[in-house]
Amino acid sequence: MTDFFNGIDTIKYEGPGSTNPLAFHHYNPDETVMGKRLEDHLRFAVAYWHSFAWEGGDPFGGQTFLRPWHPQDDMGRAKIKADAAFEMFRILGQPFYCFHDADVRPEGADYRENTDRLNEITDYFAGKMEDTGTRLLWGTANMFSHRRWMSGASTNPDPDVFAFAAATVKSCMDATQKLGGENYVLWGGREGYETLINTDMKTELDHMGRFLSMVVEYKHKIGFKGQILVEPKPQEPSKHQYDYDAATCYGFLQKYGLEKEVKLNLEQGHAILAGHSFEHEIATAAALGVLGSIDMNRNDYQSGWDTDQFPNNVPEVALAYYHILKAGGFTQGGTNFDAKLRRQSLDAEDLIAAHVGGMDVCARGLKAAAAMMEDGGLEDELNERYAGWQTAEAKAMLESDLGSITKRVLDQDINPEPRSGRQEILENYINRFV
Ligand code: XUL
Ligand code: CO
Repeated sequence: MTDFFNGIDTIKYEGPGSTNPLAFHHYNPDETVMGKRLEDHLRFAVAYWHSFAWEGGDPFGGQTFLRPWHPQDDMGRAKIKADAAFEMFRILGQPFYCFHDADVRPEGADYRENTDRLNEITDYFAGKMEDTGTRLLWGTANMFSHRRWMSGASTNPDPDVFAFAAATVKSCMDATQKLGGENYVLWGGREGYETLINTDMKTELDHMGRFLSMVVEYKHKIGFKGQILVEPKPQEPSKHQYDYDAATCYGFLQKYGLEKEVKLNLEQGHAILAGHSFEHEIATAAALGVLGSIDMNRNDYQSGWDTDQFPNNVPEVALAYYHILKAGGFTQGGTNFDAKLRRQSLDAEDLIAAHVGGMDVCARGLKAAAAMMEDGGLEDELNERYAGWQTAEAKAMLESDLGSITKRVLDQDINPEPRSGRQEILENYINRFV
């Protein structure tokens, strides 16, 4: 037990009229939306790294948070951290959490000690998961913080680093499977480069492709039922990240024959850094058949770096969930809050309030998206806009060739007249729901 959250009660749904800052105003887990409980639509997860491992540092200053589990270099304190984490999961009642190996155990002297510590702490988690009912959405390996990863993990010029990375992912997949994880995530970390002057890009890409194939082979070998997910991000920490965005990742998966085995974990902030909207990334992944899960957060639109703020923009979140619902909703994926407090938000109460607010914003967004789906206005407009393609003549054209099409244009004197795209009318329509 821990007294870190002392006095903070379990968060309850009190409805939009409540003024209690530590209550849900929009997230009622049992509310039925499109025939499914809200909790089962959203599948919220807390990210261990931001909420419990990050100490409040930024490029100009170190730790601002003082937690009972600091310094994070001791297994005893790793358990105090776990006690606090699972106490927060009980208070919030969200169904899932996610972690990296380095979030949950102190760094050991070598691979063997890292793995022993990971196994010990994840055994400790297993008991706590049983007590609280919290499940694991995904596990992952941190292959970017320690100095050994400075030039990449699977893309490192040093084969010993590739070996250490392979062994590390194996131990993290084993731990994820032991805890019943529903997905395993690989974010590129430092799989990218600073300058081409010292980088053999083709070799690095081939190594990354082979590494991911080994992950898939190992998944099948151990009978892991979760999805393998890759998380796109265009920049930071490397100047050029290989997993730039959803489309780039898909091209990479296809080149290495992995597009049927691996899906994507898309993050709002990463979409913004790539010059896209979040719904663009979701719709791209859905169109390519690789939509897996999301990291929900909010990127500052001016900063140019990854600010990982909690979401607070309902119209934006609504469009993201609209495309998720359109793609059939989450199966094994979910909504992971890859979001952190601002470094001045020191209190345990800040941590709870951040998640309560984020869950409420997502609930409002999802309910707005579901209302738009049920109303069908956007879908009707799409059907109308593309209606010409329903004719036999238009369909036949796709089986035809340039010469035959040209003949038809001449014979029938085809001379198209442009039609309005009705964007403002549709924006006004969306405004009725958000
Ligand atoms: C980094 C990021 C990671 C991944 C997991 O920007 O999003 O936290 O989600 O490694
Ligand atoms: Co992320």
